Amino acid sequence: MPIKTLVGPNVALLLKQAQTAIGADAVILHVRRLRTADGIQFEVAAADPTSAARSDLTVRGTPTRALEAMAPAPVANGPLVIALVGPTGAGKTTTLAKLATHPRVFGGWRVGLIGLDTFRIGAIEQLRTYAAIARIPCEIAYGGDDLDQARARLADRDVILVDTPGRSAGHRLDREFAQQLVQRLEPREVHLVIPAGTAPHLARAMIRESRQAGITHLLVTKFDEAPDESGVLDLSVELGLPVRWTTEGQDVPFDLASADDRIAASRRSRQLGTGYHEAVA
Ligand SMILES: Nc1nc2c(ncn2[C@@H]2O[C@H](COP(=O)(O)OP(=O)(O)O)[C@@H](O)[C@H]2O)c(=O)[nH]1
Ligand SMILES: [Mg+2]
Repeated sequence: MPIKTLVGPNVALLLKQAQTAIGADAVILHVRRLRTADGIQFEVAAADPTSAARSDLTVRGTPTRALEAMAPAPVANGPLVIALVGPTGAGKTTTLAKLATHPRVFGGWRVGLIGLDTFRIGAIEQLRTYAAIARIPCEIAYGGDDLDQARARLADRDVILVDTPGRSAGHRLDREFAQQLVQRLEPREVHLVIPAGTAPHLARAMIRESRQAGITHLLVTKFDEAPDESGVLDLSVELGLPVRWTTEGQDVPFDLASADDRIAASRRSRQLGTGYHEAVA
């Protein structure tokens, strides 16, 4: 069956319709937000598993060549834990959903999600919706005990992606609490998520502050809004923080690119110096 595309205001309803049309094992290829004359609508594209595998990512022309190469190596004992931290609105939850569902990132891995953003209204729903779409388990933790239980329930996963609250300056205690929860999960990687258009002095301050939270990578988002900005990538080289992934739009999961793809695009649009590759893990 070819790909079925449904449009409407209610994602949950669209998913049900997709399952009715295709069957219970319908694979969701993308969920996209559309601005229409009737307001915000959603587009869900779905296919049966065979067509979905064949359609691959040709639905969109997004360069994905290097994404697989940018997936981390699996760990031998226990799930690989990757947390995304960073300012509110940077794109953490959206990027997490892209990573969880993009077939070229963790395709074939058993993925689980843990949400620690219990502070912001709607944050849990946002994460749960993405998890429901992708049919992957999602745990929400409010404190240390919850977290241990959540971690235990996801023990059979190959990778656990951890969503965290923003770092609003006025809520230092909340932030520290969330940092402690992240550390309790002993993440292999902690990616600081920063929009590409962030002024370099602000990005530098965020990085300095987040070093205490044990960040291992930068993840640069929203390149569609600042296609010519390379300031945050420059910082990654200067400060020795590798970049594995970048994002370039709101569409889950397709607006995700490997750092290599982004750097190649930046080099084409502006004659950039060398050095990013050393920072790219
Ligand atoms: N233009 C653009 N918007 C994005 C991108 N990634 C996320 N967003 C949007 O940024 C807003 C905040 O994203 P969200 O994931 O909730 O941020 P969080 O607070 O860090 O979890 C949402 O409207 C997203 O759709 C991107 O790469 N480009
Ligand atoms: Mg969020």
